[in-house]
Amino acid sequence: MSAGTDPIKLMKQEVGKAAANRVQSGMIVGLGTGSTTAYAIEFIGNRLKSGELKDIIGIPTSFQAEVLAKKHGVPLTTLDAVDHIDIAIDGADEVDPQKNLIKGGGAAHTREKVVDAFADQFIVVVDSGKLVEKLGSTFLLPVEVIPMALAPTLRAIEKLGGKPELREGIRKAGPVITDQGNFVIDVKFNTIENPAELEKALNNIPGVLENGLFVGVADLILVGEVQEGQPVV
Ligand code: ABF
Repeated sequence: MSAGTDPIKLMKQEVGKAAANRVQSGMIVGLGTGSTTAYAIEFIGNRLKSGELKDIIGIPTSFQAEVLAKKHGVPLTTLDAVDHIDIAIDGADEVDPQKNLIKGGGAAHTREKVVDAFADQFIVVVDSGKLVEKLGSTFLLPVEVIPMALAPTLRAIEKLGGKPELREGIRKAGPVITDQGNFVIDVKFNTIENPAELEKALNNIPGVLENGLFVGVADLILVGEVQEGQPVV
C-alpha cells in the first residue's frame, strides 16, 4: 500500500493501522465506511494474509465496506449469525471532547450506528482535522428520511432550528439514495448545544429513519496527526 507523501493520507494510514492492530484472532469485527477505515480494513487483510491474525469475521456497515473487505480477503457475515461484535472500527466527520460524533458523510450512518452501537468496543479512526469543540461547527448533520416523508420532514427540521437541504448526487444526477433506498437531508444548525436531545428529537420526526449524531456510542478515539511532517497516532 502506498499513501505517497501526502501527510493526510499518511495520517489516515497510520490511524487505520493502529486500529487494525487492536483486532485479535477470533474476533467479530464491525467494519465501517470512509477512507480512514478503508486503511484499517486493508491492514486487517494484511495481518490475515501474514497469518498474524486468524479466524476473524467482519460485519460490514455499507456496500463500500463489503467490497473493501472482500478485496482484502476479510471474511464476512451478518448480524443474524452472531450474538455480539467484539470491536467496531469506523470513521467520523466530527468528534467533540465528550467523544460524541457526527457521522454520515458517506450516507451510511444508519447501518453504521447499528453496528457501532452493538459492538462491545467502538473504535473511531479520524485525522486531527475532525476534532471540534461543538458538533455541527464544520459539518452538516445528515438525517436519513423515507422519500414519501421528505416535505413534512424538511418543515419539522426547520421548526427544530435547522436549515435542511436534500443531498444531491455528485457523480449521478438526482438525490443520493442510501443502501436502504432512502434520501439524506443535510442540516445546518447554528450550534448543537445538546446533542443527546437533538438526536432523539430528530429520530422522533415521523419518516426519519436515523440521524448522524452518535451520542455516547464511541469508546475510543484514535486520532492521527502530523508532527514535523511525520504522522503520529
Ligand atoms: C464514515 O466515515 C462516515 O460516517 C463518515 O462520514 C466517514 C468519514 O470518512 P473519512 O475517514 O474518509 O473522513 O464512517
